[in-house]
Amino acid sequence: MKSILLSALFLFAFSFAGFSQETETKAQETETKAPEGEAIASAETVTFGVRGNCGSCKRVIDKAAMIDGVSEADWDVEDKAITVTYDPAVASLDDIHASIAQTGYDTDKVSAEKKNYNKITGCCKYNRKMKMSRASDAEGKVQ
Ligand SMILES: [Cu+2]
Repeated sequence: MKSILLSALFLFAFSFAGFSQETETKAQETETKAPEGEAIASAETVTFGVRGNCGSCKRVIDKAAMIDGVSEADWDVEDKAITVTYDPAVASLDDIHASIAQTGYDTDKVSAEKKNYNKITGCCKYNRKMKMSRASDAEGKVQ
């Protein structure tokens, strides 16, 4: 009798644990699926030129580009260009350019104000005549 009770208790505990796990995964699925579908429907991806020198510049540039409505930002040190994925209903391209320029980095649309450029220190102080968007250039990567 004792063993029957024990096994019944065990079974109950086991099935309860399984049940709660199942509901947890279901909740997670619906959570991640809904916004993803929305993003695909309205997202736009563009690439534009941004000046900079290195990985430290990249961290600043990528972070600056991630304003509300931007889901992805990836600056390429070789190409001197950034690729951003954003929702045009939330973020404007002009605002993304402005946000990057605010940190002292020139974009092909907005030049950084001198006072902001002057805040950049060390090896990150890039040449302001540097060519941007090099990958899209017909001649390839030029210095
Ligand atoms: Cu740098």
